[in-house]
Amino acid sequence: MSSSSSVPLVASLADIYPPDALAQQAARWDRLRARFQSAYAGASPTFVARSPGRVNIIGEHIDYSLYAVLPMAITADALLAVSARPSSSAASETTYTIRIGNVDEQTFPSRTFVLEKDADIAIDASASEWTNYFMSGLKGALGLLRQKARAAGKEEHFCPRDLDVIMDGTVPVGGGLSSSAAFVSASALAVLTANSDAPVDKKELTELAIVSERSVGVYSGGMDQAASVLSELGSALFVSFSPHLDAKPIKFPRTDPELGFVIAQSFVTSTKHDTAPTRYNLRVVECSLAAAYLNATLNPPGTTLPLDAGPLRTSLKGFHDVYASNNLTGLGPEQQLQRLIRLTEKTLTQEEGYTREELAQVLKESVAADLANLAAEEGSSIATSSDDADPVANLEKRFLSKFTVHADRFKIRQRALHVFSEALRVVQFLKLLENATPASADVNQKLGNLMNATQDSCRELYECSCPEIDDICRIARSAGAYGSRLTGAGWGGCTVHLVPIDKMDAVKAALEKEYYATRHLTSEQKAQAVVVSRPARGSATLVGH
Ligand code: NG1
Ligand code: MG
Repeated sequence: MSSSSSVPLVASLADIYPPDALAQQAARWDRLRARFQSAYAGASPTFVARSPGRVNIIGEHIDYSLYAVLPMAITADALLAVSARPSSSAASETTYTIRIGNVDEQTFPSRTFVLEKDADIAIDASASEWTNYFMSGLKGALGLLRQKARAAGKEEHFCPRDLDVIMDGTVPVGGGLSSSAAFVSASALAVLTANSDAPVDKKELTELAIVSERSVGVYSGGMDQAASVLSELGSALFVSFSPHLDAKPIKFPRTDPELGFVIAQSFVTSTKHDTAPTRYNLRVVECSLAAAYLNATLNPPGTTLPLDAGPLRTSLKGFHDVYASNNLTGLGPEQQLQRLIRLTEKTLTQEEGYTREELAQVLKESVAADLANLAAEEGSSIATSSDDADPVANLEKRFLSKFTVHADRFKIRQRALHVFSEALRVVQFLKLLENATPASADVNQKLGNLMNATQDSCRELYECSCPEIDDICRIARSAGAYGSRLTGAGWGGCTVHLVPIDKMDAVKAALEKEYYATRHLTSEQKAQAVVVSRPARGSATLVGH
């Protein structure tokens, strides 16, 4: 884990933003404060919790399979201005109150929540309600604080404080830059800061933000929250999840010509909340099914495998478990992944996908064993229910009941091939970055080629691109980008391009002429369409500004 382990407390905007962003940010922070004062009878916030969005450079849709990824934080962020009213510790006090508003009142109406001190926080994941993201951070943060109070034998004194909050977000919603993780991480940070004097541990915050975001109904991986919380100014972040969450800052080498990242919006919105059953959550399920299928076929019965302890780990065997019984553990990561690609090609032969019945046939024993284990762990009797004998019902219970997904066939071959080849590209990308001093002339193109291969794999194997994204990538490459691809979950949203500084203007002009000019965009959209991005810093709390 990188240098300091607590979320920094900073005193000035210059500690957060690069110099050329300061004037604009100062005006924005003034508006935030003014809105806070008008909402809460002239009071000032006592602190502002900030967490940024991110762009993912390489490693798409592999974080939830516990493979390492390389994102970087961006300047756009979620801010929560907060004042915590001293909690009334009177024993009769059984509730606490959260008032929350947004700088954009029209789109995000103000809410007041009066919550029971000891009750679990209920979040209706089926509702498209903006405060759900705050509530999920609140739930996670209070859960952690309560757990700590319990460990210290002080649980009965634990009473959450009343909070007044105003939020301002500049990460575009549904745009692939992770507005949700920025909001959830900033919310959890705000609640921890308001309710405890202890410094907020970065790793605890990251892990709790990962878990919290799931209460909004998305089976999210951990990349976004890690990038949002742990990034350091000027560096991308190599995030690994196995055997446990770890992150190290990675500087891009100085190459000739110098490189920059261009982020270009497609203005095709794919809101995860609405599309998860056929897109994001379905992919997560397909990966679990692919891993289970490979394990069931390749691992001899009775093999006991060491379980990874990653944040996403369940008792289910994952891709990493294929290693142990296929003599892969002694190989280096590149060879392991190459072997896994070959094993997958041989084992998962059905291009057209697999039906529930076909999967259940192969998985029936491992699923039954898994359900029995779970039942034993939870002390419940799921495994002995009446449909215990029905392999399809068991399969559904194990893989398809946690989050709703809709599919008749599961394309586990393609999804597994994407995961292994993408994990391999991350390893190769990192190796190029680490060995690139002194910069060799062709390093830039090699990095770009890996990004282009990611885009091909996302389009063909993972089916998470869309025609507009494909167009943007084509246009940018022919104007001089070394590499162009979707970033984030895909199906719309944002693209990222590796561009030599001397081609920046040409790439921007080509996108403007060949893509944006053909769409009906507002002037605000036009202004936000393309940004040159540099690695920004992760979460921080600003006090006394
Ligand atoms: P977006 O849709 O950009 O927030 C999502 C996931 C990531 C990762 C990427 C795909 C959440 C919060 N984030 O990113 O964990 O899986 O898709 O690489 O669900
Ligand atoms: Mg998101």
